[in-house]
Amino acid sequence: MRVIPVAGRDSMLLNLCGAHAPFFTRNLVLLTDNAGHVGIGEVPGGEGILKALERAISLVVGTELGRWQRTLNAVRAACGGRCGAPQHQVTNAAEESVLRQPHEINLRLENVIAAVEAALLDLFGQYLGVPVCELLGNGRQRDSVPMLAYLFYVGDAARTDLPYDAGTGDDWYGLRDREALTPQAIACLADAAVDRYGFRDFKLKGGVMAPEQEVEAAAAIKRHHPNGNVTVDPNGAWSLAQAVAACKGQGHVLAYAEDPCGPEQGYSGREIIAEFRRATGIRTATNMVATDWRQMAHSYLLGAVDIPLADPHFWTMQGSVRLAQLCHDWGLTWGSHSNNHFDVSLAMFTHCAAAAPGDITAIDTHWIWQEGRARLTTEPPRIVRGKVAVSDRPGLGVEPDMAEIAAAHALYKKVAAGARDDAMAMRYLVPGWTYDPKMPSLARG
Ligand code: GKR
Ligand code: MG
Repeated sequence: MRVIPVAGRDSMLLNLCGAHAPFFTRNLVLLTDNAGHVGIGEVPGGEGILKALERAISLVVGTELGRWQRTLNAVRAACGGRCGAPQHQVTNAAEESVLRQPHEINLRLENVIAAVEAALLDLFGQYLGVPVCELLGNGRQRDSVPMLAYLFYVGDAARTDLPYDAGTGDDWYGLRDREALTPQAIACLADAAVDRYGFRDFKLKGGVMAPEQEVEAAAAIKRHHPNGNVTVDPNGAWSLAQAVAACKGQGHVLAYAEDPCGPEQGYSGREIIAEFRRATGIRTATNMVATDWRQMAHSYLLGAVDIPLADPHFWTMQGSVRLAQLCHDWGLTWGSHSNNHFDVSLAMFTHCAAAAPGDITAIDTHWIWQEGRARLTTEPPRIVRGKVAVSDRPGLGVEPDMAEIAAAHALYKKVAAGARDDAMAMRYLVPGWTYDPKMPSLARG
């Protein structure tokens, strides 16, 4: 078992927490079995997850593939039952440090399980000669998986001395590195993403401008793509009053609203989102308030969330599909959250979505911001007509490209310290800028 931290390049994407720095990190797990097959998994970066994965090595090496669940149970037990535990129960200092970042609420010890689980499933699928989706839930449910165009406001990287790529040309590869702050610029990004990937679903990352401006940008996307589904996600930045004012009567623009508001005045995020849903009649999605089984139960009882975004990186692959089955039986819609990721994660999302029964929502992916400038597999899954075809190849269906992985690891060694420090990059645009979970990052005052 090898644990390899890697880094990739990013655009200056704005969000509630500031601006993405030029680099992001991920952790890879590679498992080699005694037939020589290699299984791979990818999860968020960071020291805490890296160290926890390194500690898991002795629990994985030498185990039998057929008893993969037992191996995962051993890793889970070694986390001392702390996988998914509230922060105050996490005792290891390195792990605490990753959990402290305010915008990274989905970093947790399930990431450790998910990395090992993905690599074991990849190996087991290769051993049996079947794709991973056949090993999840009730097996493969669809032949292709819809993905959404995950759009961001983009900062002017020329105002920094940071090593962002410079965008040239007016296609997606050029526009993704150039400033986009207006509804018109966001609609052009949507057009370019459609030209390259054929999307029918769109998500705008909000928490940057005032709520009405962000809904106006969503409306601009909708005008350009009248048959598309559009959503906006301010990561809970809006108050209930602001969210209702911005979204009420906008059902013709917004297919649903993702984390439009969050906890306030002594009420939980789930309670407030339930009130938003009743007040506006707009469906809601979340990766912030229904992120584990206990939160999911409260969320369901309150009628807060229609679309839980069950990202396998923090639900685990089996957990994500289990939630998809529950959504199908309970009349909810399954989807998945994403964060910066490489192509191994794209394969992981695809297999979970392939095993999700019934109607699902187009799933989030940050891959369009990396596609064409980095890859860790020889032939990354491709987004065509807004979908990724489910591979028939055994396992995850991707082959690690060891030369590319080595290059991404070398980049990690150079840049890991400053990677994904959103406040640092934002201070180039707004000197002295600090994070406030209830204030848009750019349009303040
Ligand atoms: O990449 O800036 C970002 C997103 O804001 C990410 O950090 C979120 O975790 O995509 C995520 C979301 O849907 O909230
Ligand atoms: Mg979200």
